[in-house]
This record gives sequence, structure tokens and C-alpha cells, in this order.
Amino acid sequence: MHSRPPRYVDGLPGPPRALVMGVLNVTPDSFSDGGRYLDPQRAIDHGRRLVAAGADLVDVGGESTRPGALRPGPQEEADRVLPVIATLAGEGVVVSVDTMRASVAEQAVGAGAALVNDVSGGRADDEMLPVLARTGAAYVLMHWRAHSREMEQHTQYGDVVGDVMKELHEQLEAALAAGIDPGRIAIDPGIGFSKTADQNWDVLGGLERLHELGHPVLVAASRKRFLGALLADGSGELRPAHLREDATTATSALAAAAGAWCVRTHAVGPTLDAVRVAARWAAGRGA
Ligand code: PMM
Repeated sequence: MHSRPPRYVDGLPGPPRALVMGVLNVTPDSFSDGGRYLDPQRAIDHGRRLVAAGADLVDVGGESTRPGALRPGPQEEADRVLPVIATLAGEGVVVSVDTMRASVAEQAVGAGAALVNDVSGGRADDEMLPVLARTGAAYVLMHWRAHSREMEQHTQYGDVVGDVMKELHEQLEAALAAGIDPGRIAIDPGIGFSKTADQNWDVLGGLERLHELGHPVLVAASRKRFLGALLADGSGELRPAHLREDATTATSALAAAAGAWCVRTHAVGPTLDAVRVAARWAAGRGA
């Protein structure tokens, strides 16, 4: 018997379905949309399109975390995201900042971000957890083992779901010890981060177990490589990122049905439909 999924993070919207977080990468090199929104005005316009399509949150990131990616400097990262965050937040959009850097997180919250989405879960920057405690922003704490350039060398697990839970638990303990309000923390198993394709499927298959940690769960599978591998053609050629949309939609529906609090996606429209279907389906079951 699994625990009931926690479904609310203080300070964020709470519709009666999984939240939809739209991805806005202000980077030259993200795997799916790299280079398309590096120009601030194009990024802002895309953020508005995500909202018009129904995004509950827009996740603005200035650092690509694709395997092997090189990091921008802190100033460069801040310069990419801050004008976009300030403009969108000024228009009433609920903005999240996708960063591992405390300095960028703090400036982003100052510019209006309501949520800090830290793929390192506090592990990349010792100042991150104190900054979160100080600002009172909501926090997505992701399972993380290593920076992108070396994460593929850190895929040793016994029971992958159990190990991810244990490591998330340690990260959560650190966040609580730093003084972050537990009601403001969501967790994320980190699909594609230090995990092989099979391990990603194991994590998704065991998603409901994560509810035992007592925090809402975010799932970010959109267009990721393990979907490309599943859908590879006869010669083993990966399905390209832009043709992984239907699989992303299916994954969003299944994640929501498994109790995910939020799904992070590039194409908001189909994922919003998917989570609405999942919510109505659950209602029909009396869940
Ligand atoms: N993946 C990416 C970026 N940010 N944030 C969270 N919380 N979880 C993820 O799995 C995650 C993330 C990398 O993918 P992108 O290029 O689509 O942004």
C-alpha cells in the first residue's frame, strides 16, 4: 500500500490536477530547444505562449544540463534569465528559476520567481539551502549525483528506486536542517540524471513509492533521450527529440495517474490535456 501523494506546495497554484510546468531554456545548448530562446525578447514571447497554452508555471533556465554540457559563468547565467523572469513575473506569471547556483536563485527570487528548481537538490552550491531558507521561495529538490559532464559515470545502483529515495531523503534532511519550510519543498527523482534508460523506466515504474517521502513529486521526462531510445528505429537510431512528443504526452498522463504533483514539459498543450484526462479518470475511480 502506497502513501497518498502530497499534492500542494505552499505559495504555488493548486488546481485539482497535476500542475503543468512549461520549459523555457534561455541557453545555446539545451538538447531540445537550445539556441531558440537565447534572445531575451524571444524567450519572453515563448514564455507568454506557454502561459497562453495553459502552463501553471514557467521554468526559466540559463544552464543546459544535457549530458556533457559545459557550465556558463554565474554572471552569464544570471544575465540570461533575470530579464526574462522579471518581465514574466511582472505580468503575473508564476515563474520558476532552473538553477544550481545560490546567487542566481537569490537574484531570481528578487526579480519575482516564486520557485527555485535546483536539479542538484542543494548539492552543487553550499549556499543554496541557506538562500532558500532566507528567501522563503518554494523549492524543487532533485535527486542528483554529479554535474552533467560526468553524470553518466555515476549510474551504479542496487535497487534504483530505493537508492534514489535514500539519497533524496539525505538531501531533504539537509534542506530541513538549513531551515527551509517543509511545506514549500517538492522532490524530483531526476529522470535522465545519472541514470541509464532502463533505470529511468524503473524510477517511473516505482514513482508511487516516492510518496513515502512525504513531499509532492515533480516528473520531468519531456523529450528525454530514454524516450528516443524506446522509440529507436530498426537500425537503433534514436527517435529525434522533436518526434518524442506523443511519448512525452503518454508519460505525462501516466505520471499524473501515479500521483505526480507536477509535470515539466516543452509542449504545454498536449501535457495539459493528458493531466486533465488523468485527473478525470481518477475522479471516476473515486480517488
Ligand atoms: N531536467 C532538465 C532541466 N531541468 N528540472 C527538474 N526539476 N527535473 C528535471 O529532470 C530537469 C530539470 C533537463 O532537460 P531540459 O533540457 O528539457 O530542460
